[in-house]
Amino acid sequence: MHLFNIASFALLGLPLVASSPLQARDELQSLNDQAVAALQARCNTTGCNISNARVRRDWVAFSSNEKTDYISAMNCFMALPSIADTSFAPGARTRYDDFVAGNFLTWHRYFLSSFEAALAEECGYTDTQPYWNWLADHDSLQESAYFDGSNTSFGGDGYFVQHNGSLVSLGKVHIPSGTGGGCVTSGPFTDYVINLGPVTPTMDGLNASSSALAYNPHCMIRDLNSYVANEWLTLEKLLNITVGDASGSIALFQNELQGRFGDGFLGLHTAGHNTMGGTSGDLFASPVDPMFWLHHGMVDRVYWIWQALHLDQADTTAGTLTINNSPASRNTTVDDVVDLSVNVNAVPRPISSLLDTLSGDPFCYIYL
Ligand SMILES: *[C@@H]1O[C@H](CO)[C@@H](O)[C@H](O)[C@H]1NC(C)=O
Ligand SMILES: *[C@@H]1O[C@H](CO)[C@@H](O)[C@H](O)[C@H]1NC(C)=O
Ligand SMILES: *[C@@H]1O[C@H](CO)[C@@H](O)[C@H](O)[C@H]1NC(C)=O
Ligand SMILES: *[C@@H]1O[C@H](CO)[C@@H](O)[C@H](O)[C@H]1NC(C)=O
Ligand SMILES: *[C@@H]1O[C@H](CO)[C@@H](O)[C@H](O)[C@H]1NC(C)=O
Ligand SMILES: *[C@@H]1O[C@H](CO)[C@@H](O)[C@H](O)[C@H]1NC(C)=O
Ligand SMILES: *[C@@H]1O[C@H](CO)[C@@H](O)[C@H](O)[C@H]1NC(C)=O
Ligand SMILES: [Cu+2]
Repeated sequence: MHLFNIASFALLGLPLVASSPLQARDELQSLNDQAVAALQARCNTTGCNISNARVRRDWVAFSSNEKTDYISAMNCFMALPSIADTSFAPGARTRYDDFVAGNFLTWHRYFLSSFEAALAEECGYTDTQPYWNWLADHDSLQESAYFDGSNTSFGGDGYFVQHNGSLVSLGKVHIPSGTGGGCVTSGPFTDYVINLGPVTPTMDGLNASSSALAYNPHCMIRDLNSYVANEWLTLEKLLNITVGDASGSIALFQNELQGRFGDGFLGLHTAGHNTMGGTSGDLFASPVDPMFWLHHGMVDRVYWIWQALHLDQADTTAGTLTINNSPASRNTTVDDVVDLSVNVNAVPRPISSLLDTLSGDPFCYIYL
């Protein structure tokens, strides 16, 4: 049995880990505009610059044809045999575990770009990686362009399964059940069989697989959750990390974005996973849901905005080499190497080369 490529991505050392909606979107767009303006001054007539950089956009801004191109490439990629299955030794995981915490931001930046490149190289996708706007559709997730179940969405909600919600943030936060809980039954990924995981499921009723690498075919589960979106995916929290109290250093920004788990504070990153719930609520196995890439597109967009608005700190890092610094480890440095391993056509690179999306090597992109 071949593992799907997307499942190989999935287990590649994942981290363990009051305004109107329209106004919220405008304020976020204004931050994005400020980020672009801050980067205007940087010119390079022979290489990457803000005028020739590739532009990543909201899924909502894609035309139907563009959406179909992305979804077709995703389906193509899911059908490719894994290039990693023979070397998928259980022990290999720990090698990555050392990286994902401290390098959360640059690790995911590189992971996402490698995925974008793989869709291009292996499935002929020519456009850029879309993102999910967290501030949109809180009370109508099921009707949104991302989750409306049409063939240009990432599938609808799961069918309804009675359950008692999810325990997240080290068990400190209880999230009431959403509107789904079962398999996704509409949209382009209904026949999609997930071979690996669950690894660390948070939803009541979901059981972890016997081991992270065991063959355990199951469907993709969603439990769309407006409560989490309204409570945690807010403009207030987004402003806090980009221009507010938590924007003053990379350490504050990163913690507040990821979540202060000991404080029972989800953070926008964790909240996004739990707004989708089910398979996506399982941080280790979440890349098997195609929305993972749009969610992390938004994580990277917010990081890019923070960097552009804090250019004097854009090349700093925070955190240690281990999740929640457990076991205790040294601080990350920009010389530490991000290694995405054999699964991805990506060479190991120092963090220092992954900080600037306009360096030209390897990145040349912005967000709009
Ligand atoms: C960006 O690069 C293009 C060539 O690709 C060049 O024509 C343009 O002047 C450059 N702009 C800036 C602001 O450096
Ligand atoms: C301009 O781009 C070229 C090609 O990517 C690169 O070698 C050079 O370092 C860049 N210059 C600046 C000032 O960033
Ligand atoms: C999606 O549905 C529309 C209308 O039914 C159809 O024209 C289009 O070809 C479908 N796209 C895909 C990718 O199936
Ligand atoms: C939910 O919790 C209630 C009370 O603790 C319990 O009676 C019920 O069986 C639980 N339901 C599920 C699906 O676990
Ligand atoms: C999880 O395990 C419990 C206890 O063995 C079982 O009753 C339940 O059906 C399992 N849930 C799923 C989704 O397989
Ligand atoms: C903003 O971030 C700071 C620093 O982490 C935190 O103490 C505060 O509670 C946050 N404010 C909001 C509204 O989330
Ligand atoms: C590690 O980082 C923390 C927080 O940024 C800082 O307080 C501490 O001094 C650093 N430790 C070392 C050994 O540099
Ligand atoms: Cu994530």
